[in-house]
Amino acid sequence: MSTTKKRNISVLGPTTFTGITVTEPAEYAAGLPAVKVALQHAFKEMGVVKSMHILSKMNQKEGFDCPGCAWPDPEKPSKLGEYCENGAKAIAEEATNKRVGSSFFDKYSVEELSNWSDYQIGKSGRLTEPMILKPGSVHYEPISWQKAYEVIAEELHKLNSPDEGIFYTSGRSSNEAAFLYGLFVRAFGTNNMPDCSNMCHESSGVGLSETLGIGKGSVKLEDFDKAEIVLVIGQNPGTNHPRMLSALQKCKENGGKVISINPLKEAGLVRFKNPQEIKGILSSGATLTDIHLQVKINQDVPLLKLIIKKLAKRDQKTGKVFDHQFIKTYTQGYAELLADLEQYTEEELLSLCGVEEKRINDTVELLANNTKIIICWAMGLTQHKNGVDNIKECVNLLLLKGSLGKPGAGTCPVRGHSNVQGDRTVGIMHHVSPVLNTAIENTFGFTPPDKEGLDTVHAIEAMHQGKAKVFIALGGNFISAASDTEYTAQALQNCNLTVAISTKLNRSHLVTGQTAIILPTLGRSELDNKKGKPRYFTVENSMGKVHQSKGLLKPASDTLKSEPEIIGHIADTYFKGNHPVDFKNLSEDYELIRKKIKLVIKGFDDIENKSKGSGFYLPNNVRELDFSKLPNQKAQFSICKNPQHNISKNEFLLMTIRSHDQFNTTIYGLDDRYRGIYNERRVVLMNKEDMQKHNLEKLDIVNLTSYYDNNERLASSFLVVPYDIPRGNVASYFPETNVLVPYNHYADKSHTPISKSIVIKITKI
Ligand SMILES: Nc1nc2c(c(=O)[nH]1)N[C@H]1C(S)=C(S)[C@@H](COP(=O)(O)OP(=O)(O)OC[C@H]3O[C@@H](n4cnc5c(=O)[nH]c(N)nc54)[C@H](O)[C@@H]3O)O[C@H]1N2
Ligand SMILES: Nc1nc2c(c(=O)[nH]1)N[C@H]1C(S)=C(S)[C@@H](COP(=O)(O)OP(=O)(O)OC[C@H]3O[C@@H](n4cnc5c(=O)[nH]c(N)nc54)[C@H](O)[C@@H]3O)O[C@H]1N2
Ligand SMILES: [Mo]
Repeated sequence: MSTTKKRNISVLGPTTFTGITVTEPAEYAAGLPAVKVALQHAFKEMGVVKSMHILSKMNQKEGFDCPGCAWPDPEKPSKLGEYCENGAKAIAEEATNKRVGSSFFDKYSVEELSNWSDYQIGKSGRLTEPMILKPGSVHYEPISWQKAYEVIAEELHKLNSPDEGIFYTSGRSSNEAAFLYGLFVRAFGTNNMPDCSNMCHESSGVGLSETLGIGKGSVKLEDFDKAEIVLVIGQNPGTNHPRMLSALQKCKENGGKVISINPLKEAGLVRFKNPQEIKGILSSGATLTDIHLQVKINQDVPLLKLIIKKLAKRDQKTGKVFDHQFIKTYTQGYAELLADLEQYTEEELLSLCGVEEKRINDTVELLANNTKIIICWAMGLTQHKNGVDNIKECVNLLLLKGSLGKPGAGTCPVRGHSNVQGDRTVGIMHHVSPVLNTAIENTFGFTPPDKEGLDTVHAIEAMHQGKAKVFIALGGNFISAASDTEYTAQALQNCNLTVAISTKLNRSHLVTGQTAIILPTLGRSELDNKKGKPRYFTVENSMGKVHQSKGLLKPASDTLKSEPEIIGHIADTYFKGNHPVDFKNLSEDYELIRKKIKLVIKGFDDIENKSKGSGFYLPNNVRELDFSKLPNQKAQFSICKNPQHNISKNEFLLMTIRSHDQFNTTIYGLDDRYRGIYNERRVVLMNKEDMQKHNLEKLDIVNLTSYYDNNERLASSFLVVPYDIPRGNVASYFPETNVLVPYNHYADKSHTPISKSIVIKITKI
């Protein structure tokens, strides 16, 4: 029996420092510095001419959709360009002139590359040809497309059951690619389709579905023009959704107010200089946040309860604070909600959330007197044990105020990846949907599996236990994005085969199964020609609008294939052409895929025409105030418990957040400009008084450890940075701190890892 030599891979990469500078946090977001930094990144990666050409086409009606976040495009794009600093960085990263081909892999072994930082790995450039890492080998070598498909098909055939395969999706794939992938995985025979959403907005999906009957938000972009109040909770739009600041600015210009709820006073929420307007660049900018509630990490439920309690008290007197007509007509559970609030005192809620009472009273005053309220949120609410309840408590507030299904009001979960919502709509999910399965069966003539599949955390566990042996990823960087890095590495390394369909090199190409394959694919900025004719695909933005996206750049290499081509060919090779679904034809012909999407997924009729220009909205029952699918055909109030944390005196609650210079695991640069941290990522942001109490000084070097279920996890070498953050709370960047997140601790019901509330100890070294 032959045993293959184990590769000596550094799972975590280097823990060395890069040369920190700390300044005061920025006083405003965007403005000229944003334009300057955007262009610097673009010019460095793409050169001047290509940069100017491509940036002018981003998010325009005939151009391509930004590969960054999922914030929608306005009807009238700005003449100065409809992109933001971080969109420019995203495109620079994809359209870089640097290349990773076979000579690169000849030169560097995977062992050597694994000692590079994620930043260095990502900056290597675009992948240009299919590569294979054979068992025992430490160098990738070229492989033909056909041979690669055959190796994959062979490994899939070897599995004892289709449930030994895991098919991950990140959120950048088009609707067409995702639909075809979902079809293949179901035809293969499993629902093991974990996706990045499991680590992201899954708590929103669950919370919203259970209360309002749809896992998506209800607002449209124009609602921001009409809103009287926008609450931004657990979200950092200045960095992660910069174009949202223009929407907030418009809301303010029309007399609206912005309230932010966040342990940090994020620069983007304080003041904004709109780089898409000359006056924005030249003036001192617009104040965005009217009231900032500096909540303690994961104490949003107590804070919202306190706000609701105070509103209820006022309503008892006047009967005019809540929308009683709305509550009576559309909701269920109002009396129970009010009765439940009785068990809490205002004092205990106030002490739990840690917010100054005057600010809460000001917030209550605003909420009492207005009805057009939008609540926006992101990872600050979803990535906690009670992530689903966080969302439900927000829905409670909106239902009480009747702030749904009318202009200027509603739910706004702000999505992450640019097509994460679309991927779900067209069938990427581990849950079984009988409606979808019936539609697939009627359209394609095969019966999809009806056994629940594995989500991200359970897929990791299955691979770790040897119950799953082939891992295929449509995009993303699983090892760095997932929790518990060392455990997840072991899980991936237990696999016989790991396959990555990717644009750029990342750590997941180095922490692999015995055999690993890289299949390089087109980015969305690139021309996707078939027989000399450019093809387009469709995406869905954060507000449920579907539109076209068409690349225009010369592809990074002639060898690249589009995602649908790769998926279709894997499927065709696996089935040897012997399946009711004509994968071969579908892989070549996106029009044909769209015809099938129309038959299977509701709301896509006439997609070819309607997706032109700014696109079309998918059906949304909340906009219509149709709650017919919910118990008693009513929207549901929920009773949420306060979160429970056992934190001893020498422990802290850690939130793992994004710097201003990264897109998830893609590290654009080493600066977090708005927070005043330059040239370093290994930092931990701490309250000054906590530092004093623990005898820590600025830039002391510390280790971070978490301790769950008798397992100690260590993230070594971080620099202490004093910061305006609540006592007992600390913040640090992901993915460096993912090693601390226990894989088996996640949100109830949604299974989203607890990446924003990890109990840790901090030790000086
Ligand atoms: N440039 C850029 N754009 C991105 C991304 C990126 O990495 N870079 N990522 C994309 C993706 S996939 C996503 S999901 C989104 C992520 O967008 P965000 O959710 O904005 O990203 P995070 O950095 O995780 O920020 C979470 C915010 O929540 C706050 N927070 C943390 N814990 C709590 C809490 O308990 N309560 C409250 N109220 N606030 C809390 C943090 O202080 C921080 O401001 O952005 C998308 N857009
Ligand atoms: N501790 C902690 N962990 C987190 C989070 C957190 O806040 N804290 N956030 C979580 C969230 S919200 C998310 S969404 C996940 C992100 O998880 P992922 O989506 O898995 O990670 P990304 O870093 O976005 O993936 C980047 C890689 O995608 C590939 N790629 C880029 N564009 C394309 C494309 O067009 N096609 C294909 N095929 N590949 C492409 C490139 O190779 C790139 O290296 O991470 C989660 N992990
Ligand atoms: Mo995300």
